[in-house]
Amino acid sequence: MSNMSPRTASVERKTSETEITCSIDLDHVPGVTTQTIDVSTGLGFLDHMFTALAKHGGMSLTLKCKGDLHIDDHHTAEDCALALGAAFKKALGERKGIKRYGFAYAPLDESLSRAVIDISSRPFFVCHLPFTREKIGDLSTEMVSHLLQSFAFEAGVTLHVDSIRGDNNHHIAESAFKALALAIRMAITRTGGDDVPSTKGVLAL
Ligand SMILES: [Mn+2]
Repeated sequence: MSNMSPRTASVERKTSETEITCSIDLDHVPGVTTQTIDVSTGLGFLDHMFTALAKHGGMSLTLKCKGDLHIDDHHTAEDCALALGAAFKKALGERKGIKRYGFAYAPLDESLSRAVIDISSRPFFVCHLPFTREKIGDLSTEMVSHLLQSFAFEAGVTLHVDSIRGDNNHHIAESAFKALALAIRMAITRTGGDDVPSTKGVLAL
C-alpha cells in the first residue's frame, strides 16, 4: 500500500551560482536501517546545521554543493535550503496519512528554541532569531532565517521558528535546527491511515 512506500527522493539543482545534489530518506528506523548523513556544502557551520537537522529528524541525507563562495555564502546557503526543500517535498509525496502538524522545543545549554510546522501546502515563514554576531563560523547569521524561509517555501510548509532565549549564537542556531528536526519528525509521522488531514480534503500544492 502506498502509505508504507519508501519516502525517498533525489534532486539536482544547477545554476551559474551553485551546483547541488541532494538525496533524502525521511524514514530512518533506528536499529533497522542505517542512517547515512553526508553533508558537504563548503560552509562548515551549514554542514553542522543540516547534519543536526537530519540526525534529529530521523532522516538520511546526502547533500553536496559547489557554490560561488568566492562571492559570499549567500547563494550556497540559500540554494542548499531550496534543494533540501525540493527533496523533502518530493520524498513526502502525496500529503496524506501523516500527522501534518508538528511542534517541538529543543534546548542547547542556555538556548531554547521552538519550531512549529504545518505540512500545509501554504508556504509561510515567521521567525525570531535574535543573533548578536554577524557570522557563526563561515555562515552569516542573516542567512539562517533566509535559508529556513527558502526551505519552507520550497517544501510548501508553514513554519514558525522562535528563539525563546539564548546568548551564544552557535547555540541559538543549533537549538533552532534541532527543534525544527523534531517538529518535522512529528509532522511527517504516518498515521497508519490514508486520510488527508484537512477539512478541505486536499493538501496538494
Ligand atoms: Mn537570497
